[in-house]
Amino acid sequence: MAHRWQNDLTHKDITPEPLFWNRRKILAGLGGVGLGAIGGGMAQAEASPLEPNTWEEVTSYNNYYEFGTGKTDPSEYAGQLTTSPWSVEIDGLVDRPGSYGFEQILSEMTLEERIYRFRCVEAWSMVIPWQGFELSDLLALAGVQAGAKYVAFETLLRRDEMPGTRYPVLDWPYREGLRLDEAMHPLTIMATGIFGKPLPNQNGAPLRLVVPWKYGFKSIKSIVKITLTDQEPPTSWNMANAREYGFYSNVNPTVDHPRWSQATERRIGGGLFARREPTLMFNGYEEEVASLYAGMDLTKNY
Ligand SMILES: Nc1nc2c(c(=O)[nH]1)N[C@H]1C(S)=C(S)[C@@H](COP(=O)(O)O)O[C@H]1N2
Ligand SMILES: [Mo]
Repeated sequence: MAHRWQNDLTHKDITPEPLFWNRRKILAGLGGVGLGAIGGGMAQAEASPLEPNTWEEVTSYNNYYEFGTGKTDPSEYAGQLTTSPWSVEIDGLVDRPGSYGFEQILSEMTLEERIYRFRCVEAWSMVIPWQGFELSDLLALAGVQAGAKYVAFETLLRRDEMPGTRYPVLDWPYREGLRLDEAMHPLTIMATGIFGKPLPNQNGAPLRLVVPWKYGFKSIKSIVKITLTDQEPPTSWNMANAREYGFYSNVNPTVDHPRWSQATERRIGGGLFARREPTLMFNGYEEEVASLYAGMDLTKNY
């Protein structure tokens, strides 16, 4: 077994990490220095720590339309999905195209834990402790060629295990895409676990994308195919409704969805009287990713 996660981690063991900070940065930037020793810029971050949601919240309120469109459908029906053996086909503009087994991938990657804010386009949010590796490390395994400009992703389509695919809600298989620079950004991870445990099926087992500065639907689950291409790839939600769902789908409180405001969000699990919170530009990761979109009109490239 190549798994490097700790299976005995519980919610209590997970230290809430300040906004904008992930473990790699803490390790790289701080060495042995305690968090209390950091001045200035940390003060504001410390005031708004990313306190994770509970296991129960993260695994029972989901979107995974292959199992139905209701929030509890995935936890109810995704258990029947066979996730082992699993392999990912990597093709297109790569030096080493082919089928990469999940265990083989894990054995080549260094798993890290990162706690990220996760914001759905429907204006709810959660904070989730993920385990995974950087997508760029996986792409390096396959060897990205110079002409590649985009990365396309596809979810498994196995109709007999996915009751929701009987309905034409989306054009199956579920498809997503990123521009290559977005895919190579260190915040973009392939997640293989939550809370120190392997991903539950409803969260996209055995491996799914997490792009923390984008709306949740970009974070495609149960990936079986990755294609490097020079064309912007078609994506499921954009095909379903291009006016409502653009290719970029960056979290942006100043650009409303045609049918609702994107300015605030409701934190799942916040309780009956929880206030809606203001949504942050790029979901709070503006400092890290704004430069990717320099000069772009984000009202047009939504
Ligand atoms: N294959 C697939 N991936 C998917 C979806 C889906 O329906 N099918 N839903 C997306 C949406 S809309 C959201 S908000 C997130 C939800 O992830 P979570 O259930 O782990 O919180 O998964 C995304 N990835
Ligand atoms: Mo979503």
